[in-house]
Amino acid sequence: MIDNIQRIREEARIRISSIEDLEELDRLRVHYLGKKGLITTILHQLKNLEDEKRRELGATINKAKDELESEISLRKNELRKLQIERELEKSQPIDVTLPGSVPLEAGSLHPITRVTHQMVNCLKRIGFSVVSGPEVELEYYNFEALNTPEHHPARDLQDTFYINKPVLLRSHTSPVQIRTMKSKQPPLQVLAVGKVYRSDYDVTHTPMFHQMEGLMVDHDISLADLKGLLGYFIKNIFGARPLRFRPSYFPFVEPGAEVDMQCVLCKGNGRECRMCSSTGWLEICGCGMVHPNVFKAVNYDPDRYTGLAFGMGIERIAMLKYGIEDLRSFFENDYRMLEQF
Ligand code: 2NM
Repeated sequence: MIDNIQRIREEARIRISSIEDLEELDRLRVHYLGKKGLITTILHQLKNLEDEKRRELGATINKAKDELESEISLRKNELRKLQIERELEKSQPIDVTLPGSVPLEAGSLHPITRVTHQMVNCLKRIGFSVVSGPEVELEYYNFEALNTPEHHPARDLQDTFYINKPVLLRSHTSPVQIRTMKSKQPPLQVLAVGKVYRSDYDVTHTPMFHQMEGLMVDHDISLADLKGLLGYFIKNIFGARPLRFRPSYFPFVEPGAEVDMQCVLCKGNGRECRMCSSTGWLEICGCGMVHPNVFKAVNYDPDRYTGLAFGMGIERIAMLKYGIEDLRSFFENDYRMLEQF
């Protein structure tokens, strides 16, 4: 019986190595190792033998079976590889440098980016240039230098994202103006544009939004310059509309004001208007004359220089311009919304 097994083993080894076809190899596997295969049949016959003989032969046959299995699977891998190589030889080589057959869809600018460009370009035409600074700021640049005292509500943990006091996420772009004034002497005409962060979330507030702030410092800049400049700006963005300057408080300016524009939807009559909450007016921006304490913080002489400053939320301008009702839709990245721009 041992001789018989050795013979089967030898014969199988030779046949496996000379086979050139995967299907043929599988037929060979069934011939030896299938349910009614030669090896399987011999294994079944063992149960008629006595214990000792069975153990001895069983070990030999099982070893032969394992070896055959691994020889077959090795050959199978070799043949698969050969098959792939033959197919590759038959086919045309691929030119990976050819242009694709499906045209690429052109993307479009995010509405916030579009409005930002428009606002910045409008002000570049009258001499402003864009400055930038870090989004992770120090309390000093974000509050202290801006005449914002320790106990001002804006400094509260509830309103500002602190990383680790005194490090925080800037809550407005004004710290960029402070950094600019500290490194440059007047005359100065700059725009600080970018992301700002506040701990707020509802229909009209998101924890991150965009701001644009302007600053102009020189000898005898006046409130008249501020009014003229914002009139020009709003005319450029929304078209000619009546404006009003309403006194308001910002720690870093004196006097300070908010600028309202007559409502574009109800034309100022205010009857049941959802856009202006029936007031007839839309808040556009905050502004004022730079506070002497701010100039002192950046080593400008408040007796020699005056400055105008204004700031606005870019999302709000974009909502009014395009009639977008929910601020959150800017950040949901829904193509049905974005494709319209
Ligand atoms: C606003 C409103 C009023 C402002 C002031 C300054 C600085 F740095 F010059 F003091 N930058 N921006 C300012 C003034 C910003 O945003 C609503």
